[in-house]
Amino acid sequence: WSEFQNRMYYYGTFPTDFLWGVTSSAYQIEGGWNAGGKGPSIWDTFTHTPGNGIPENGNGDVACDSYNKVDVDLGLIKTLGYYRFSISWSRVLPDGTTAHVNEPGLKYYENLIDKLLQAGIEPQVTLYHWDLPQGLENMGGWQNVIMVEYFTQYADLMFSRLGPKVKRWITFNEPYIVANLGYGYGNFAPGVSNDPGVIPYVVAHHLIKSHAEAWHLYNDKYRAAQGGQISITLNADWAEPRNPYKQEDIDATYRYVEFFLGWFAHPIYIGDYSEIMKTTIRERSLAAGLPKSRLPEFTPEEVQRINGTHDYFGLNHYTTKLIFPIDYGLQQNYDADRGVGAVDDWSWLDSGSSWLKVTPFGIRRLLNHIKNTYGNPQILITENGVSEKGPVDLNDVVRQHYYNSYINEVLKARVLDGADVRGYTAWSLMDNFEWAEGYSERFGLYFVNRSDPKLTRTPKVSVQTFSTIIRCNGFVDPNSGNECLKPQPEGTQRCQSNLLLTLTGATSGKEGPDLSDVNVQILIYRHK
Ligand code: GBH
Repeated sequence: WSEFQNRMYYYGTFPTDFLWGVTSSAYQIEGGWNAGGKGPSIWDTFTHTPGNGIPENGNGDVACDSYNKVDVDLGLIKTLGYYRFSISWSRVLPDGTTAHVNEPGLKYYENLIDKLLQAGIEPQVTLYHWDLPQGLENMGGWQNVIMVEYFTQYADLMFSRLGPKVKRWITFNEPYIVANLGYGYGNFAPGVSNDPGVIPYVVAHHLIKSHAEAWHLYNDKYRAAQGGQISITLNADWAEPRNPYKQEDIDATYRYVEFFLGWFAHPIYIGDYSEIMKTTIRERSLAAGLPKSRLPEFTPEEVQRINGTHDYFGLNHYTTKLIFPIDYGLQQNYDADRGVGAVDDWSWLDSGSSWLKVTPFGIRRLLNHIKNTYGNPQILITENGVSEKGPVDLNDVVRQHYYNSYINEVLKARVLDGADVRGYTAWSLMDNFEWAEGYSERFGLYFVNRSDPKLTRTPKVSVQTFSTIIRCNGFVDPNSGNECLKPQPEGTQRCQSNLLLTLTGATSGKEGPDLSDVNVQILIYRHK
């Protein structure tokens, strides 16, 4: 570690109650696709349909077999903070409706949560990470407004059964991907692509309503007793004008960001769709001879009901694009409405995914954009990470660099810019089913050996990188000799817990410091 390398980083620490964690999602790791009474999801159907183009016909039938490896996985998470995972809806409700609750499926999550808590790991639960029960897709899936009711009933069951032990909920992971890739381009399940000018907007509309209803349900019925937090996780690339001196490129960049993050963030954090989406889609619809806009409208009551349904801003972020305008003529679809092209800079480092370049500066700018646009919300980064492809090298230099440089930019956003970032979650705990890319792109901190029937997990070097950042709670000068820089002995774990001590001081009657509502944070090193 040279002086020169030292100077590449900003040294400083996050607030002491900063949350660190790792994440996964049900379909990508669980396997057990038809085990213990689970019903099929749209991803089961999609991966079992020939011709979907997934490398080596990959699917989530077995995935990382986490359905059977709870104890193994627990061992991996120990030095990595809290654990964000998602519930497979059709594991607990096989046809998606509460007509039949699959108790063994619920038991799996209850057991996982109990064991996490016993190990001092906070569970963070996503209700929907893309695996809609096939039974509900048969009714039109997210195209059908009735999903709002089904989703709310499912959420109600999860809050009542798991809520006493889960303090952080996420309704939807990346509604943008569901709407656009699932129901627009069709390269993700359920593979709908027959009306890309209309359906993605309808789907997004229903996802936003479903989120809002689940938030209200929690707020009205569970918050007082359970005291947790609930929000939505939105994904966004950062974007810069391809030519920063060109007004057209600047305008196109604004459209890109508003059509991406703003599509969902504007209704939830500001109220209603943004003016630019409403105007552009209406004008382009009318120009093509349609009687009205393809973008559905919220009634004023709906605008009210949706606005403010958040306890924090959940953010998934990976990369940055350079943007310029493209005129799509009268084509009627999301891309044509947005009217932009995106390129990468040749100097940006590659990853194992064509869409993902290593661009650490972007996360700081995006966090500032969120701070300035959406009223300085608390931000929880719920995913950030990088992939590799091809031969396995446990010394994953790209990932080590990625985490160091991205988290360092998050630190600057927090400390220097005052963005209210409260936590950071690494995608992903281990190599897993990367959707349409199958197992060819690996995002894991742990390598999963797929040619070994035991699916052995082995730490990549970045496990050290990330756990060191967690132990130091940021970046400390390597020359300082700080203890946190030293790898901890096997079996050592930093636990975080918050204790609320309410000391009324009313008994003694003497004058003294006011100790009411003292918030004490205890850092414990646990030795097994
Ligand atoms: C997240 O999506 C997901 O939440 C997670 O499940 C996933 O494993 C992780 O990121 C890594 O991808 O090749 O042009 O069709 C991030 C959004 C969705 C961005 C898929 C890239 C493919 C683009 N990603 N998308 S393309």
